[in-house]
Amino acid sequence: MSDEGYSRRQFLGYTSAGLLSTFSGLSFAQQGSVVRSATADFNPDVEINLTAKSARVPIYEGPKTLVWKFRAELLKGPSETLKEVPDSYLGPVFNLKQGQRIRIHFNNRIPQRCIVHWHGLHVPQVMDGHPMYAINSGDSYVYEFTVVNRAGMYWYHSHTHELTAKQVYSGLAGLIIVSDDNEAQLNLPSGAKDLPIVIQDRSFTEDNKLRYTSHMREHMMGFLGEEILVNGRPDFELPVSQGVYRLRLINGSNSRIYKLAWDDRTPLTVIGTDGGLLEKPVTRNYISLAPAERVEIWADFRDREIGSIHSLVSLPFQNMRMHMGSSLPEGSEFSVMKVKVAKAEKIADSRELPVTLSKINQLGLADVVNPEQPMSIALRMRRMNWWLNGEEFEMMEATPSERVALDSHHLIQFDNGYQTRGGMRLPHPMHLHGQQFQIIKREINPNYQRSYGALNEGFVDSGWKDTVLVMPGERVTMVKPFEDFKGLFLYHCHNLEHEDMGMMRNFNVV
Ligand SMILES: [Cu+2]
Repeated sequence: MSDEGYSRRQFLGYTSAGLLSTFSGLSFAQQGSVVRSATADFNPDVEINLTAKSARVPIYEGPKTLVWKFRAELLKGPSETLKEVPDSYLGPVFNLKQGQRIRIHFNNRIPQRCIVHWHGLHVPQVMDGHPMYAINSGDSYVYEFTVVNRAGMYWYHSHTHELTAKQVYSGLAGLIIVSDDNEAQLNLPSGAKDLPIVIQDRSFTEDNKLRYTSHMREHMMGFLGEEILVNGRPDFELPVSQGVYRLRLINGSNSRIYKLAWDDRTPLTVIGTDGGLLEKPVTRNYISLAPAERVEIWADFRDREIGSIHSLVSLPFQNMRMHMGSSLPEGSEFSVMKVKVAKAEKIADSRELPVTLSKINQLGLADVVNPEQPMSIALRMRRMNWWLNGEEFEMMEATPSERVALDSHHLIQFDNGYQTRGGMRLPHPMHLHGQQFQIIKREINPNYQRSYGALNEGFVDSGWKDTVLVMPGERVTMVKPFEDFKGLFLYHCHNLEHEDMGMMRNFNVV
């Protein structure tokens, strides 16, 4: 079946819920409907059975914590494809290679509608986990796509409209690590020296239950948890040897922004971001990491003493939202994790930081169809809600200005009070589905210089991105390609509470 034909049926299915199962081409399983089934002519290299279900995981001493968790089972493919995260609500890491054909049977076994988005991967509309495809509890949805992305760290998480924040908070997320031939030639730290670091904040009751918010105000601002977890664990300590590590950091929090630094202020060497390796390494005294953003660090412990402990901390910065209820307000100073240098290397690590990491085709005004007239998207609050160009989310809608031609590049500007005055201004991490983009300019309204100055030296904008933090008073300009696939592709705030309130729209690629 063609993608377009399928989306038409889905449209009907969405607008007349319950009728889906009567359409032809859909098959059924004992436990529920297979809303999208496998296609015969797609021959996968990797096939995974992925189930969202409840689980109990040990997080603190005492009772286990009830979570929702992705469980996965490898049906076909290299044995290293799936890697469990021990004692965590996080789903297993998917280790994929560029060019692989992937089939994933997603089974929804939580008592809510659910759908999975492959954050950062460039896939067709029907494979992207758009919330129009959310399936009922008990149902299944088969994804089939080819990995076209560069090597890098991506992630998967639920994307159910109005329920994303709660579902991700409850555990429905995991990492995707893509490798490619270019990366393989670089001799970067690998195996036990290539470590994902998922940073999230959570709150717990006295008896170890996850505590989420039902306060309107916290939805307006974004939820802030009171405990910092790494890879789903509190008080995370990483034992390392006197070698070089590749630490892949992701902010998997619903809304918290981190200002990451080493406690002794050793600068951080950044080798990659959302879309994988930069062209050349860059150093930062601190890194500002907004929800959904990733950054890869070359962490060199060769000169560190055995037994020494180094903290990765979040430095203080100006609180941009007045939070009630959280004992860990935005901009607090806290430890994220500790690194303990536990042993020497058997053979001294002689690895060298590559001068050139990858080739990036730098995009600019010459590449876009609208160099004189950027597509301007105003971020603002109105009537106690968040809006994009005065519009709220509509599942199947795109305005004429959100319509773009297939295989074009567009200049897009997110304006968060750079030109427009007044109204409450919060930081918004804007995520664009489909192909990744390049940031070409940031401009700040002088009235907001102070809060901006606390974070802006920690941005890493030189590579491919899928999420960009747009600060209060800021305007960010980017070049966004819309190649390969027609259809509806979301852009939204990745402050998940904002997203669920409707700070989300579609681009319609035609
Ligand atoms: Cu937002």
